[in-house]
Amino acid sequence: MKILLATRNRHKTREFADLLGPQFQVTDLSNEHDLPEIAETGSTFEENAAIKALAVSRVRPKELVIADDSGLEVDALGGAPGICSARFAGDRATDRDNVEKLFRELEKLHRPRRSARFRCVIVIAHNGKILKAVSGESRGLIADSPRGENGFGYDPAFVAAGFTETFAELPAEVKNRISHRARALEKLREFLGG
Ligand code: ITT
Repeated sequence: MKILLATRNRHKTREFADLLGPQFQVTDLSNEHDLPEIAETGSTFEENAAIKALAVSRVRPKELVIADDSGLEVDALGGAPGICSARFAGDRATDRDNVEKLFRELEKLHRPRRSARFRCVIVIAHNGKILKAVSGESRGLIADSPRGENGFGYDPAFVAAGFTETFAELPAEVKNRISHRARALEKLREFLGG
């Protein structure tokens, strides 16, 4: 089965390809140069995932389109960076910039609570219509300092409940068993028939 991922984040594409397995042929927007930039104007992960899925499905109506909107919610920061995770340190922020800003913000607080969660909402669309929306989360703590080289985004900052390693220290197979994305996709499995 073919899936078009409404993302330009190649790390997400890698994880979807691994999670879905070889019976799915996964492509993303990295070679779609004629598609306009999609403005993520929603105020929730759900809204932004729907915006991305519908924008791509309208111009590729025959394809099965999947969009992922995700991010990290840190309790001591009132749920930030949340839906602003990709742009936390500014519009052109790198993953490293965002992680550094996260630790700077926590350092400003006196003994901050370190509880946090990754959230992921996945929306699947076809012919300009939403077929299903699912969500998943992974709870844990923000590490004392960034650790590890694997993964992407805030992975060096996040230690899942029951682990001592950050997501960036775990092998991809382990992250893919317990991640917010894996849990959301698990709920989509029946629909995808895989
Ligand atoms: P697309 O919108 O093109 O899919 P994006 O990277 O902008 O790509 P989002 O708007 O959903 O995606 O922002 C998600 C951000 O949250 C992402 O940039 C990461 O920094 C972070 N994030 C999401 N999932 C993550 C994960 O599994 N590990 C680490 N960070 C993650």
